[in-house]
Amino acid sequence: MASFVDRATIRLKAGDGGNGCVSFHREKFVLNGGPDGGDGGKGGSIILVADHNLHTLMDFRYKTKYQAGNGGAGSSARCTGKDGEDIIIKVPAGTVVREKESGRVIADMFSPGQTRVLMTGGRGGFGNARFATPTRQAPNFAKPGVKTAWHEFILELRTIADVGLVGFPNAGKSSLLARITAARPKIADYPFTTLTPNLGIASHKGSSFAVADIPGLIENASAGAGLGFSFLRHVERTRLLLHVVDASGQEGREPAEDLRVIDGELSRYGQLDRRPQIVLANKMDLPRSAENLESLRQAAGERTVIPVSAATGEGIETLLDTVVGMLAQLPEIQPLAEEEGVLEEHLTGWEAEKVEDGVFRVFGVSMDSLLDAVNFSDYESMNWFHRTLRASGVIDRLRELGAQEGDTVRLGDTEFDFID
Ligand SMILES: Nc1nc2c(ncn2[C@@H]2O[C@H](COP(=O)(O)OP(=O)(O)OP(=O)(O)O)[C@@H](O)[C@H]2O)c(=O)[nH]1
Ligand SMILES: [Mg+2]
Repeated sequence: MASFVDRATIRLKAGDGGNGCVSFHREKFVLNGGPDGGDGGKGGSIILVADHNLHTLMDFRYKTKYQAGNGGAGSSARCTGKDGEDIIIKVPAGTVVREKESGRVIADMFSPGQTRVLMTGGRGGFGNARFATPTRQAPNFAKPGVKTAWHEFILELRTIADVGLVGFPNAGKSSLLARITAARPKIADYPFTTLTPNLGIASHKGSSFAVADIPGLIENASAGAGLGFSFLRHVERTRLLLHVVDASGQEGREPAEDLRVIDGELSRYGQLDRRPQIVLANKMDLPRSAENLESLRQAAGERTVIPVSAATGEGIETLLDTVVGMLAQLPEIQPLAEEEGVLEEHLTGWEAEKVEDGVFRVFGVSMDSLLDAVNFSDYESMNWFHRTLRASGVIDRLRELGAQEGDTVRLGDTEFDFID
């Protein structure tokens, strides 16, 4: 049980592209063979898969760095280098992936079986065979492969279920889960028996729905009391909450007051109090429950109150009918919106400086890979290059440093005119 982990930070790197090769064909009796250097292989990608057998992010506590294989270098006789090996990382369904630096949602691994290429490997560089033209028969150069950078991501498990059970410790949440599903959670007569979320599937009259049971909440859970309220993350992606109250009022408790306290904690956790909700007056088999029912109904306001007993099964049929009926009316949960193209044209790790009057320099890892990726003899490619520089703030930064139309900008070995 101690092995539940629902947040992790990992570092990932796609494979570098292999370098292109400079080589000339050699054969007996053939004097000057043509260029035959092959292209570099593509770097391996990082691929995520949502696996329905996984329920925690435990694995990432032990292994936090993953690196896909680099592409091999090209070789003579136009041989392309070997592609780097992909890395496939399995995560539980419901894992949300955010880029650490920006906090942006890169992927929501919402449904079991879903795959997602998180980072693409670098392109291999062209070998010199590619650069032969009628006027340049012996190109003595090739292109390096695109080099990739390390990126940090935050993984966060946000369980997806139709129904979530919430309430005070000892109210009987786990007992109800055991009653309506095949799950066998720990149940005991002391608070905080449940320490990590439990999931089960309930089937009723041809419908089935997933139920999540979480640790109990207490007053000021939002301020960290008890186990705190971070477990509410695991009922955040549900369509309906079952608010379980111990109606018997054991140990001097007041059921209506219990209901109000949990309502307060739910509202403090990003408006979970607005989620459709059924109030379950549990433990109706106990003597004082019946007399507490009226005040509980009043405190529940417009919510439906269903008297039940996880112990005897009383009211469970009505509960299941009501849940199935309500779920049929409620919209499906939607995955989070993913922000597109974040890793493709979002250059970080560059700097710009003024070298002397009228001369500026831009450098850094991302500039190196940008230069490797652009083909300067291609109009489209040049356009993309300019767009990327602009989108990444390079042009603005140069202007800030005082660059004027026609000044020189150095990027790697190449010089450009500054065009605003
Ligand atoms: N008499 C009676 N006892 C019940 C009923 N439901 C649960 N209990 C008992 O209440 C105690 C607490 O039940 P749990 O299901 O562990 O309660 P929980 O809400 O999951 O508690 P936490 O996991 O601590 O939040 C256990 O001793 C159960 O046997 C019921 O309907 N009637
Ligand atoms: Mg429990």
